[in-house]
Amino acid sequence: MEIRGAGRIARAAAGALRDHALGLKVSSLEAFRHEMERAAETLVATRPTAVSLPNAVHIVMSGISGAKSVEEARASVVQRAEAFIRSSQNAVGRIAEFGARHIRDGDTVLTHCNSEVALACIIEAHRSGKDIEVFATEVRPRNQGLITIRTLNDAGIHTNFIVDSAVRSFINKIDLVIVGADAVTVNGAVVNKIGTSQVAHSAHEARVNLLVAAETYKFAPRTVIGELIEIEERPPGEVLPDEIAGALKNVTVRNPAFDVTPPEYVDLIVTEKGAIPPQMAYVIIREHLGWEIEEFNKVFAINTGHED
Ligand code: RUB
Repeated sequence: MEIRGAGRIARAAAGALRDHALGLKVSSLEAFRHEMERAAETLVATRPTAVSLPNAVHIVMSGISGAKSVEEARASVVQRAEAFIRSSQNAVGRIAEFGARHIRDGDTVLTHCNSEVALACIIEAHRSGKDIEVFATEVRPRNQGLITIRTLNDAGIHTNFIVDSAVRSFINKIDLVIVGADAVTVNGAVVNKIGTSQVAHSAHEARVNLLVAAETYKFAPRTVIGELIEIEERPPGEVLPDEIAGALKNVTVRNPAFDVTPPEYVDLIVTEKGAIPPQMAYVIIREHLGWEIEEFNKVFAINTGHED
């Protein structure tokens, strides 16, 4: 939780692989591959929900198998990691531009959690001279909303800070909801911070559009073969101190960190390749993420033990 937000997590993982590759003192290519794979597995296990993490690791590691020497493999990791970090930063800028076009002068925008790319859209709209107001939620239990309101405050945007349960009370004042994503599945469902689906439900009921800002590497290739996104469940002590919960023998505290918003509640997903309806998520996975159908088949064969 020191690095928050799916984009920053992905860039941090790419940077960690690069640094690990640069520091590895091994003589054989086999040892290099083994050490890098171990590092990749450790990184991927840190946060199970943000698909940006395995996607970034996959992109950075994918040159190793074809390398003919340790130096070639090392150079490939460094080059791919740096290219990923650069393209990820560029993607945020592109999405900000595209997303800002959907915010009109005079709009009131609601956002949930702390999404770098959702905030980039809002800040870009403000920067381009539109008069906007924001409602930002608190985001229990880790209070990511505090980071959001500091960022908006520093950008000079008038912001209302509300508790998560106040969303429905204010939804009729909202013109547009903008959130980020930890994962987008092949059917266009959006996995994001817990509470996003309640926000989306309120918006849907009130006929308020919901826009998701998500780089293409947040789309989840393995959902094509029916794999589900694992929802991270965090320690109960984040919700209720252990000394209070411990005294309540009949109470279990649950703390899922993310939830799933169905595609019916999502109006538009803005990626660096352009804005798409959620139903087009498959196209992003197939055409922009570089996962071939053979790779799905390979994964499928491993998962089931069947070769065809
Ligand atoms: C952060 C969160 C963000 C997405 C997108 O959760 O849910 O909305 O990760 O963020 P956490 P970004 O604080 O648990 O990591 O747009 O910055 O990638």
